[in-house]
Amino acid sequence: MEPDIVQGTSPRIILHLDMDSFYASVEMQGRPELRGKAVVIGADPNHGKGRGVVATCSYEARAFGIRSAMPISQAFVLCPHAVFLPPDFPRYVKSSADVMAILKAHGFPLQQVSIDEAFLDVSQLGTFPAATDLAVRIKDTILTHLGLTCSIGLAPTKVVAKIASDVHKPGGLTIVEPENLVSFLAPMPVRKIPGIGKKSEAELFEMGIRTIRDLAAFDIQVLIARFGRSAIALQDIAAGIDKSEVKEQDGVKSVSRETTFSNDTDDEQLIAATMDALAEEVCRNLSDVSLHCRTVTVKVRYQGFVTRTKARTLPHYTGDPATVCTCAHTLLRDIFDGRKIRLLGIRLSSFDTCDARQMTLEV
Ligand code: DCP
Ligand code: MG
Repeated sequence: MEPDIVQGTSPRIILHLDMDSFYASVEMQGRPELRGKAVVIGADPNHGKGRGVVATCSYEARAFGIRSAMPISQAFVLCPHAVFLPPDFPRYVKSSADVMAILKAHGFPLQQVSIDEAFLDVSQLGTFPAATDLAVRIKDTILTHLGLTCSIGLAPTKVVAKIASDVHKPGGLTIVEPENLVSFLAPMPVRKIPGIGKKSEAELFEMGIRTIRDLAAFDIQVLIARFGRSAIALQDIAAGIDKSEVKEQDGVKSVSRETTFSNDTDDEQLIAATMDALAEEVCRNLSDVSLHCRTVTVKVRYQGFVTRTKARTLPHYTGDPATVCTCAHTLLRDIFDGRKIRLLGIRLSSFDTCDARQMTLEV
């Protein structure tokens, strides 16, 4: 299949930027004593008995095998002398807004997709060398003004730009020109395609599909029988075809807060008090970024990792902790079945301004 890289007369040029070890880099900025150190942002390790997870860590900490979402207790075992810091959420929101302002200043369509990543459609620049100059300038500006490093991918499609930005992290700039699109993708493991997680990867492996080349060449009817109609888009992506556009203000919009109990609990008073604290905290996060929300979602993870969530959309926008608390308790009553709870969380979404980012914080 020929890659569909030409839209109209000239290829699109999409820039994807992702900040390097974002929360950790923000913490290290302005604290030279942390430079070059293993820094882990997340729950309190409590001398190896802590129960939350790692949000992120510096590249020095990654050399010890520490990764995002790993239990903090495991991180402590891997590197007990690391500097463990609790997340400072409002600070990351501010830094994120500063990064996005630098991107926006160039006047191209911008789509923020998480707290630390965004797409820019820079097709108007006309050539990859011109886009490369812009990418270098953006990296310089972010480093000079914010003291932070990022990685950038430039490609004719969003999916490939995103894959490219990850290739030479940290500090990378990876350019995939139209003629190199297929050869860039072909040898990569299928897991590199955004949306292919552990489960799909295992299913594809079972079918003998390991690389993106394997996926592009596989019998589409067999793929459809296994994965449904979504297999068509998947195989298109493997062949370098991706018409998705940079949609301005289409970022994920939620603020959340969750906590892991130090011991699994069915103590209703403790659970209710924890819910109050989480609701208050998340409302504070909301007011830090001057937002009001309409949708409240409560998450309960029981012993054994069975997770239940329930959401409710309020008739009016609110930032009022009491209103959010009441709603959260109603939802909690609906999903709490008396079993012991491991983790409790709350998420606020449906904001009245589009100036929002996805932010999750586990403490
Ligand atoms: N994050 C989190 N929990 C996760 C993953 C990420 O809290 N499981 C937060 C912390 C990260 C930020 O989101 O700093 C951005 O996520 P990335 O996946 O981009 O990770 P980093 O920016 O930390 O590292 P990288 O250099 O790999 O992009
Ligand atoms: Mg990042």
